[in-house]
Amino acid sequence: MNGDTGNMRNLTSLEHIAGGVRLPRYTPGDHGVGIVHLGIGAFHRAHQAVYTDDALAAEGGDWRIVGASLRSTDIVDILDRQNGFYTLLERGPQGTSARVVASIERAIAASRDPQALLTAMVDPAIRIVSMTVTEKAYGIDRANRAVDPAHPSIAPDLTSPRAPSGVIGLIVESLRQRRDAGIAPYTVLCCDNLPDNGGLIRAGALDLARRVDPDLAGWIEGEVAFPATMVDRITPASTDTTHADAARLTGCRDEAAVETEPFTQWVIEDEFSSGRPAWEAGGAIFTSDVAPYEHMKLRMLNGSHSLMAYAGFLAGLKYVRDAIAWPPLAALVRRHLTVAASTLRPLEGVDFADYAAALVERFANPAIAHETYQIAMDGTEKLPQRILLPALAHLEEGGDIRSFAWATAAWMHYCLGRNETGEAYALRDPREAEIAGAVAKAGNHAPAIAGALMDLPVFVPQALAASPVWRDTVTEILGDILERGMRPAIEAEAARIEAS
Ligand code: CS2
Repeated sequence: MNGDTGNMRNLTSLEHIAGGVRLPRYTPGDHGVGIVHLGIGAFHRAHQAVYTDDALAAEGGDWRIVGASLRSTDIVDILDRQNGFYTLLERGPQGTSARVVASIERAIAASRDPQALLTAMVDPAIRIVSMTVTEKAYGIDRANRAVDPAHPSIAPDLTSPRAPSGVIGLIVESLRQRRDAGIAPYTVLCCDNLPDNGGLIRAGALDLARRVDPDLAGWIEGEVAFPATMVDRITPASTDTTHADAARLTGCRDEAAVETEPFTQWVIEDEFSSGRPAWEAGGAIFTSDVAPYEHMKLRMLNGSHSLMAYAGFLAGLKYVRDAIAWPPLAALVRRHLTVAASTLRPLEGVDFADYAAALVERFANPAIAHETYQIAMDGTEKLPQRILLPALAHLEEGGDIRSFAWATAAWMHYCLGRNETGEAYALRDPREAEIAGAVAKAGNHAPAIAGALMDLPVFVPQALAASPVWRDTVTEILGDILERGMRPAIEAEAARIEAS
């Protein structure tokens, strides 16, 4: 915390907040809880919790949120100290605005008190269990749509299903207790950037249930809704600057403050078994088919993000705004957006060229400091849906896969764990050890590195890995990046795009 906030009061109530800050337009204490949310990181606080705040103001209802953190205890202690209140900073080119959000009623640290979380999930008042726990937390094998029995968040729950600690185990056990007590199930709402997120979590929950209690699997199959969602709001990790700006604008010290961009989008499959808040009040779109939105967002926004993350990080560009401000890398991003859009089926009411132009503007937001290194995290969990599956779709249509190969080769360079000035960095990938082992054997030889990473089990879709065009293109680009260095390689690629 900055020293100048030392004498300030903490943000514990809605009084004493400086003028000009938007306050909740409802009385928080008048509303009971209806949602348990797993994963109360910055993204949840900048996205779903804000839509819920809008819904409470518009239509009321008992829809406040019990927030749970599965691992960290810090955010839970901070939110509880602040009665769940926190500041949302929206940063745009025109300046920063502040709003206090009150939709979180209380928070639970599952690592400290696992029983409290289970009790909340079984509470009949809870009608939705939503989650943002990141791609790697589920332990579902996406190819087989089954749980991975060896995954650290699945293995313990298979052995002790009554005392779960993983997301899928918690869902299955709390649903079992609800069924046994005659309590209607809640709706499971996954808000992570996974393809067909609702269907995938449903498949994982059914598979785990089958292994521990086959009757329960039948009940879940028949009774529980798992709507799919597409979530979007660029939200960098909070920093000291976030906290200092929140304090300056609100006049209160707030360690749970988050900062985000003005843009926000939430597309939700309208399939809720026990009601839902009026999230449309915050602009949520309800539809019967989320997939086209999800493909657009994962392939265009997240795919370009990953390209900028690996290429930008190794080119010494700290933030996404720096990456998009450098014309050669911007040229690669623009090409990527066009190629990614060409893999999509048409979406009524959306012009992909307009969407791409809006993305470039969002990436360039000068007020958002989104680190390329933050986005580079967990590549093996992100690349399949962002880069590899659209690459395969494009290849099958006879398209040019070079842009996808470029992003993949940039990731491969990143996997070497050392930047071009020789400095080592942590990969921050759940398969970090496996990656390090694979590249260690490959030495500095592009074909060997590309081969080893391409052949990591359950990563590159088989039909793509088997394509000589794909393998050769990735290998050639990686060789070029290693030989020239990232910046000159990006410049050469931009010149090639220009010439084509
Ligand atoms: C980013 C996303 O960190 C990442 O991998 O690509 O978190 C991205 O900022 C969000 O999906 C935007 O909605």
